[in-house]
Amino acid sequence: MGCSSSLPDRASGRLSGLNSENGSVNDAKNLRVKLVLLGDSGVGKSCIVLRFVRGQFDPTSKVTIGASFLSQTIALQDSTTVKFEIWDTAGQERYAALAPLYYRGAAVAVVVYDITSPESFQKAQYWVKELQKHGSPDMVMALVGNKADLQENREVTVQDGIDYAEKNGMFFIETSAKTADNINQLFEEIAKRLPRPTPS
Ligand SMILES: Nc1nc2c(ncn2[C@@H]2O[C@H](COP(=O)(O)OP(=O)(O)OP(=O)(O)O)[C@@H](O)[C@H]2O)c(=O)[nH]1
Ligand SMILES: [Mg+2]
Repeated sequence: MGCSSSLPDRASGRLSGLNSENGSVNDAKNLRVKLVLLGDSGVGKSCIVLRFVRGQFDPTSKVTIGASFLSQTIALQDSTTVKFEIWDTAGQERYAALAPLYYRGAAVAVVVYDITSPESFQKAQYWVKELQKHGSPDMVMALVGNKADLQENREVTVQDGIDYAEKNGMFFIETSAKTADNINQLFEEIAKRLPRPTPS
């Protein structure tokens, strides 16, 4: 069971009128970035994306097959807009070999684990190492502990997440796709950390 995020690209543009029609805008005020989500199956990657793009949580939809694509544009306080082109990868082991297709050339990687699952935290560390070896060197990386609403089942401490992220130069946040806690903040914090093109 999972949150299907196989939504058409027209799901983008929550802030209508902000997207470039040809998608080529990438000046200092209008950024367009490729973002990839990685992590074990079932940690909630698709639910995070669905929450961010549609404001919904759908526990009845399916696990991701291969990968799915969505986009969403946000406006920052300084009136910069950031269009996220999001590749939501499939966490099942059989799709692991496809991951480089999606993280190659990505400006941002969001590595997700489930705070109730130490195995998923181990898997997140595997993905971080893979990205360090094969991703773009200037990639913005976020470590996300999802399902923060399940405090009573927590098996990965907040400090474990903070420590690992700090050691690896990553931004860290705990989220809940179910309650929407910290979902928008995750993407806003990523947007703030993006390198800005220098004005010509
Ligand atoms: N309690 C709780 N459950 C969640 C949360 N996010 C996702 N889930 C549940 O976890 C299950 C898996 O979520 P998905 O988003 O499909 O997981 P995924 O990481 O995309 O999995 P793959 O597509 O197989 O890689 C769903 O059935 C949700 O019900 C959350 O924040 N809190
Ligand atoms: Mg999925």
